[in-house]
Amino acid sequence: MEKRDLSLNELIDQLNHFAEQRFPVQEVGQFMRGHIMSEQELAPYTFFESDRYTRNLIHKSEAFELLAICWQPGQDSPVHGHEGEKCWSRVESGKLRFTNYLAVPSGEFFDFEVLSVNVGSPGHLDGPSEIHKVENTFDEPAISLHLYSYPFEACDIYDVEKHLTDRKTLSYYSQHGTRCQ
Ligand code: 2CO
Ligand code: FE2
Repeated sequence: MEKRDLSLNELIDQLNHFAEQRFPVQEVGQFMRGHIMSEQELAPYTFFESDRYTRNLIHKSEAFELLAICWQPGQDSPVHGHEGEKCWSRVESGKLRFTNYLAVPSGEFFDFEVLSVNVGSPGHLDGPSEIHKVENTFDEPAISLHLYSYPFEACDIYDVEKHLTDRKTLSYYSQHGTRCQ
């Protein structure tokens, strides 16, 4: 598929349009696969840290949230849920590994079945995902663009081996290009 460059304003306009239709999965997937962000557009939201992946807010409304996430080699997310919202992740640079899970009730706990494991290069779109883990298992930094069909500030995290659930509060490393204090 020929991918065309899209400015951030054009992207947000289109996402506002999808928000009115509550993010139809097929159309959003097709759209997200059909364009790329230039390095220049992403530059204000690109911050790397040595000890954690960084969450950089690009746009937030009542309907959705758009983030750039920067991953150094070896950085990863815990296995986590998305509060029932729709979540798409697209690789912008580098490579990332996406593992999607299904939580299967088992007594008072859950078992976690691996639904899919995908390695994504620039342009790869994962989602909509519910329970997943994202990892930079590679030797170069990676950046991904994340679309959450409702903003969310906390999520469940899972220890799949020990069947434990915990709650994690999420914070931004930067908002609209400015580093948070
Ligand atoms: N959901 C995680 C976060 O916002 C990143 S994994 O991809 O959705 O921190
Ligand atoms: Fe996630």
